[in-house]
Amino acid sequence: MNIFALSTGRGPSGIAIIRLTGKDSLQISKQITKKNNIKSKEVNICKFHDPSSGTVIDEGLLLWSPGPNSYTGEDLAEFHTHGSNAVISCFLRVLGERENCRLAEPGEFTKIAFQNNKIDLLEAESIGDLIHAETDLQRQQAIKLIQGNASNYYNSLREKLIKSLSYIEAKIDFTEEDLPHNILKEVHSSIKQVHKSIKKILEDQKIGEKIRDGFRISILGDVNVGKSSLLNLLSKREAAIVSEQEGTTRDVIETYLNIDGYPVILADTAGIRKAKNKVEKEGIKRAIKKAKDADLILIMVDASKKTINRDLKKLINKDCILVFNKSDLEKKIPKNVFKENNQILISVKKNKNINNLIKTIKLKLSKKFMKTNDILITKERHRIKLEATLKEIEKFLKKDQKKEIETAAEDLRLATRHLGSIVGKVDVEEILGSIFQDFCIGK
Ligand SMILES: Nc1nc2c(ncn2[C@@H]2O[C@H](COP(=O)(O)OP(=O)(O)OP(=O)(O)O)[C@@H](O)[C@H]2O)c(=O)[nH]1
Ligand SMILES: [Mg+2]
Repeated sequence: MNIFALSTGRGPSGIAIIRLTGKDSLQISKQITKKNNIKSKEVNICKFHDPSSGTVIDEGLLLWSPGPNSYTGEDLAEFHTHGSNAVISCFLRVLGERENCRLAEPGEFTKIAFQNNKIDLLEAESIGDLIHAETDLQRQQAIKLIQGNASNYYNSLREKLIKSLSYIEAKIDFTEEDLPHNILKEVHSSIKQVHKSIKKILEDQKIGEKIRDGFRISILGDVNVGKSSLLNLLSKREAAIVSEQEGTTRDVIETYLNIDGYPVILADTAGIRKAKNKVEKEGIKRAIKKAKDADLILIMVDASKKTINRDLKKLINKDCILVFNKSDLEKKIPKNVFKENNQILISVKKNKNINNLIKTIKLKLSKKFMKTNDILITKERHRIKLEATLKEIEKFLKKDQKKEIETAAEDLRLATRHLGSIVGKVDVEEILGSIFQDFCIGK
């Protein structure tokens, strides 16, 4: 089967790229271009035809990459046409009318690349992440993973496990005399090293996942201090209702933001006060819960009120940023006991000092989370597999390797399998579907 898809976004645009991969793609390209001498490694300038009617669809370029040296590892044609909806629709219809030719499913080109060993599973996932990257931090993380840093590290750990496993299997199969006598000791210490390395990967404060999914920031504060106003200003839209009435916000309102390259999910919450109303009480409960789960809390205070409410004070820890709002009414930060905290005076109404707030948020997040350059986990799937690997290794380490050598070997076998499945060395089929379905069609 040959598959095709529009790889660029839907028009109208200057240029559209339509890809076709499969063993008949050269023959189909010849039919469409009426050229017999299609060249690889150079640009073919062509007229594209509808073979059924003989009419010209468009003029453009054809890039021809014969397999295995192509993105998919199969013969691959890339048609560069004009990007109008009419040209794209006509071209896709014509391709669909060719024999053994169908529209690709989302991510299918990358799936074929993976199946042909052009890339591993981790790299395939990162290509998906790069396509969906919205902030610079997400782009940087995805491109690092595409370049194989993480894959190499996982592969090196897996090789250590395989080597130890092969020693253990040799110990089971051969007599004592044929093997160095301290081999089990060596295996034990090598596996201990692997255990330590995986533990270290797991102690990453979930930074890779946070960069992928967004840092969670909660705005917490007394009623009427301007929490919803701040959310609206930062998200550049009227996401939350703003009013001079106290207790306006009840539900948690979240918006996704790009704060200077940092992906953030910002939550506006109900104002903290002694509420009598049942609905407001529930809102306050949710506000506190949200703040507890957050990566960073912005404690918002009305600078002109001069005091911080008692219930709120209890929720302040040294990681919070204190944001004093309404500097148009009060020019100084009121005296307070929270000396260790970052404190910023802003005015949402007058758009004053907001850049400083953004800078502080960035600094705080980077201080708390960006301690390592080597991000190895970007998805829950990786974490689950690493935890499973660790569990098997721990079982192995607890065993008496002389008396229980056969079951100890099985522990290592399972550990190797779990670790291998991160880069896609085993058990691949079950995870393939879930990974590639998030892609766009044409990639
Ligand atoms: N003077 C002044 N007023 C502001 C400023 N920011 C917000 N306000 C006003 O303060 C009032 C309350 O703003 P909101 O954003 O609704 O406050 P909130 O903290 O979300 O209030 P609740 O949802 O009730 O907890 C509105 O009338 C805003 O226009 C500011 O910087 N200066
Ligand atoms: Mg509000």
